[in-house]
Amino acid sequence: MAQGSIVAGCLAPHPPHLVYAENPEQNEPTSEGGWEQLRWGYERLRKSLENVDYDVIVILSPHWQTYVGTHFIGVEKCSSKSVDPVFPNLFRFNYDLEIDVELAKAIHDKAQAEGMSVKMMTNPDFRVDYGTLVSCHMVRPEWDKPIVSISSNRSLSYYSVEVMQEMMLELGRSTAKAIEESGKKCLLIASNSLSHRHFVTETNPPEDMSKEHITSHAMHLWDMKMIELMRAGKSQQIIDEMPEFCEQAIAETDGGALTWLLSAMDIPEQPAILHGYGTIIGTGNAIMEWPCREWGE
Ligand code: 2X7
Ligand code: FE2
Repeated sequence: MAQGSIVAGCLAPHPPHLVYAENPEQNEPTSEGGWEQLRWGYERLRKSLENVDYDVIVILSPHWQTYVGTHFIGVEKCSSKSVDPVFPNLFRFNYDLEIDVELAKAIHDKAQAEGMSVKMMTNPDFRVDYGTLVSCHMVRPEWDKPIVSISSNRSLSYYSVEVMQEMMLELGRSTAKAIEESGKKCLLIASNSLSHRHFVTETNPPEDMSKEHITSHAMHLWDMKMIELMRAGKSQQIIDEMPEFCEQAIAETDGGALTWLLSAMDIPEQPAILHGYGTIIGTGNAIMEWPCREWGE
């Protein structure tokens, strides 16, 4: 069997506003559009992946929060309605998706062998979190690939960013090893915003773009710095500066997704492609792609 591989790593943010603005048939609320800069960014990412052959999407979302270890969905079919608890006016999304339980279990087993606390989630009524659904929908709206869904272990809440990073670095290595042995071609997604300071009131209508901007200059500077580091292939520096970034920009990287992704790609020195940047209710969001398939051995 040929070795499995990561065809691309993506930073793919998940504010429900993006799905709301797209008006797909699965979502109940309808809109007049909005957040086009980001939606055009997703369009560019989809174009870049158009002719890339892959078997499965592996995604880590900060909105499936687990406090004892990292969990993996272990149910083959998930079908229900997901309602965003903060934005039920924007996101009531009917989904019907397939999980690659075999690959999920392989990653679980590798991580367990390395001493991590992990669990297969086997509740058939489990509701898939909106972070996973939004990022997957924006990257691959056809919903024709199985996914591996990984929870965000909130080690940051119990310990510190440093502990979270150590755990996510190991989870990334275990993910890469399991993928290699699986023989599968995988698209990896870190589902998170960058700076994450929200406005506390919503405009009417929510898609009124005359009111959309970053919450502060400091948040803008942090977002630009992180994007420049990603574009320059300075992944190790991102890991090193993650504690300050999480603390000062209230960054959604605190869920570990970006650290996990960089580690799975072996802390790449190759540049990431910026497909788009924009703000959503004041938070900073970048759509980035690491085209690993082009890097060779
Ligand atoms: O989950 C989110 C987010 N990360 C950023 C902005 C708005 C809503 O939801
Ligand atoms: Fe979020």
